[in-house]
Amino acid sequence: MKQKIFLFLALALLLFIAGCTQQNLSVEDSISADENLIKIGVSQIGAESDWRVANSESIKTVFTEARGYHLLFDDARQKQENQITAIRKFIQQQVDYIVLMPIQETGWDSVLLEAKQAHIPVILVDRMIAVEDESLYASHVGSDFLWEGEQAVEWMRLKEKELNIVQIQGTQDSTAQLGRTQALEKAVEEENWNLLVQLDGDFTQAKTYEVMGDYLSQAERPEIDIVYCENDNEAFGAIQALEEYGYTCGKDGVDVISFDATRQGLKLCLEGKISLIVECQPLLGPLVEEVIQCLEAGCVPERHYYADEEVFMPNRLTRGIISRREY
Ligand code: GZL
Repeated sequence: MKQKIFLFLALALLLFIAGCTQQNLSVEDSISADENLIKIGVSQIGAESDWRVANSESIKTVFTEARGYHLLFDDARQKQENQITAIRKFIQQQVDYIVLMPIQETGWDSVLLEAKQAHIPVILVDRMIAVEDESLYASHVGSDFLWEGEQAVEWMRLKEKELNIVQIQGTQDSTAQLGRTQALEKAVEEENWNLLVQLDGDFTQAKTYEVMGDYLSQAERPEIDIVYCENDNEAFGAIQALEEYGYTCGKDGVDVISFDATRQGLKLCLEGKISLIVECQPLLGPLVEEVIQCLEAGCVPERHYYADEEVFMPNRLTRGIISRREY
């Protein structure tokens, strides 16, 4: 009997040691797996627009564990202070790279100096920042927003008339707002157009519907020729308000101009309600990966990587083109 108890205890001990070893292996494996993965902290602005949602999706699709990355993704819910908090957390977590979609151009010097002192390269995506020390970021991947605005005003010049314009601006101090506004204001000056009002739509449909409705509710108001919306979601809100006040949107009424070229925006363009959309490319994940792989290989990336973008008008669109779009 004693022999059987001894054998049972010996077997139990062996199983226990095997189990611990397996558990240690699995822990060691996960640590070694983490060590082999490139840790990336991403500070995203939020989800204010269809464009932003597509931009986030592009990042999450590229930076997966299967592709060699450990992604820490933070949604700042449209607040710079939340982005700054996220960056400090990434530094504590000793990520290998920080990817920042800056909500506005100013206010980054201090926190990016902390990242630099922690030897963590920062890659800017989408918008730019205004900093004294340009070494605070390794590279920028995004769009040339002044170019985008220039495409829109070139189309407006073709109308060859003194235009009355309502402008719906994007998030104040964001590079997208600054560039698209600069192009319009320059053309207004050169062409002697009338910029009736500049409203803040904050890149959202709801805010634009509200501010456009307030403007249209004013008793006395000049005729409107153009509503210059700084993204598609603003165009959706502006069209909703304009139609509620009896306006026709399109070539026989008010020309609505927009930026982004999301699938929904292009559908309204095909219908003729949006007269012109300048594309703004959100699918920037692959370009960001190109920068990170360049840094991993010890090379120096370009300072700026600009996405290829095009201009859409109703007569250049078909349902097929829209259905093949990725966002
Ligand atoms: C542009 C991006 C803008 C989009 C908006 O690159 O910053 O922010 O045009 C988004 O849709 O909200």
